[in-house]
Amino acid sequence: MPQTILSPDRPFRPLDETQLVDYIKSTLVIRELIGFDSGKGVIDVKEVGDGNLNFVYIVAGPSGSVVVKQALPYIRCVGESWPMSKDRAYYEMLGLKKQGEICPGHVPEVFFFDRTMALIAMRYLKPPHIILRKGLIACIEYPLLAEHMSEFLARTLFFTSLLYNSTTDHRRGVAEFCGNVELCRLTEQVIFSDPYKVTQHNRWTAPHLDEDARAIREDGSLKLEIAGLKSMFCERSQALIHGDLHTGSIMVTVDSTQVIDPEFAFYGPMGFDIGAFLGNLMLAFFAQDGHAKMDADREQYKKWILKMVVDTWNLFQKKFVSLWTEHFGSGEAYPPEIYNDPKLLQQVQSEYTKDLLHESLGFGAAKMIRRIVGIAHVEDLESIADVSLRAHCERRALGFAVMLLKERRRFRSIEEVNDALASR
Ligand code: ADP
Ligand code: SR1
Ligand code: MG
Repeated sequence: MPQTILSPDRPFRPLDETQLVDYIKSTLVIRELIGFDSGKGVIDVKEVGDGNLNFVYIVAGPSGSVVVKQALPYIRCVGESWPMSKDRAYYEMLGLKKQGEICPGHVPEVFFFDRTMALIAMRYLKPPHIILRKGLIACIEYPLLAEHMSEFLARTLFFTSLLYNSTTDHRRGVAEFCGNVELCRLTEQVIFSDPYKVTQHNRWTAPHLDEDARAIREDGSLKLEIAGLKSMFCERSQALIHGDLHTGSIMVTVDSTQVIDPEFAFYGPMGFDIGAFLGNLMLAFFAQDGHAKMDADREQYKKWILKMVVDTWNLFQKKFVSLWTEHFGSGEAYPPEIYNDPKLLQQVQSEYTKDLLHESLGFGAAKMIRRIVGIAHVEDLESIADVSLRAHCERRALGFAVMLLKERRRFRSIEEVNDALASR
């Protein structure tokens, strides 16, 4: 556990760069991390937050740097008109800690947490680490990405599920995260409801996509599918999920992959995390034509993105099933007295992963749709300066996502999804 404090004597206050320097001067753990000895040296603070919700600072001292993240009681990209519990920082700390224990190579360590101030100090992921989404826009290949992300997904999902844990431990885990209500409600609203109705928060590239957005709001069979996924999101405590695993929550170099920002963590459906990653890769795929016109041809790079989709799922499936076989009997989901026949176990595993693929495709598609006609868009598409070209990319992505959400059960393998993408 990182050093965790409650500071009732110092009530919550939002910190700006100057106030953060004073806060650090009075906080021994952070002072030691950056080598600041009172009276000597300087503390340099820079706000770098480009996410939707919080404030993130790089804090540099005489002999080290850390990242300090503070949650304010509202959503940053909207403003004070949309209040949001600042206790999300607590769930982010808890998520980083749990996922870091299970997958230490792919999660930054938390050094310090102040619950009153909703403030986390964590490892600074130094350059050349960049946000994966930015790497995908810049056409950079990451040779270990699928290997690392499949490892992160297989380990964090398996080791927090009932396949590995006893009912007692599993329910304890569920209870630990069940207070993350406001962030779950936010997801319920912006992913599973808003894109399917008229609301002030929705936006899209207008007027180009006016008809496409209307068609989504009037598509009964699409609403039926999204209702099923929403119900699964709300009601299925399958494993501890990150809850916001898009390509902006991953920092990379060619040999390192780090998952940040699990403030939406709770016990939910595994496919929500897998789908978030795959759906965001698909968005990056559809955005490439918008960038190709600005620089070189991107056909090779599109193939690489599709390979990441295929490799991530296939490697995930292999690793997840092999963890399950290795630890068979440890969790209470499938008692060995009933499932000790290897052939039967294989059938169970194959059914489980088939359903998981379909659920992941459904959630991935839902996430693509919300990024085009909902409140929070993605830089992959937003950075395409030519509006008509952007609308063209968005329409293709939207068309694919709508098809995938409705027809996901007909795909028997990720290769078939790949073929459907490649033929678009
Ligand atoms: P939000 O919760 O607002 O989405 P993020 O956790 O996504 O915030 O962080 C916003 C940005 O801050 C990231 O895009 C990244 O550039 C930077 N950042 C966050 N955590 C770290 C870290 N541990 N090391 C380096 N940069 C980080
Ligand atoms: C107001 S919606 C903001 C979005 O940003 C976060 O990263 C989550 O994806 C959330 O849905
Ligand atoms: Mg973020």
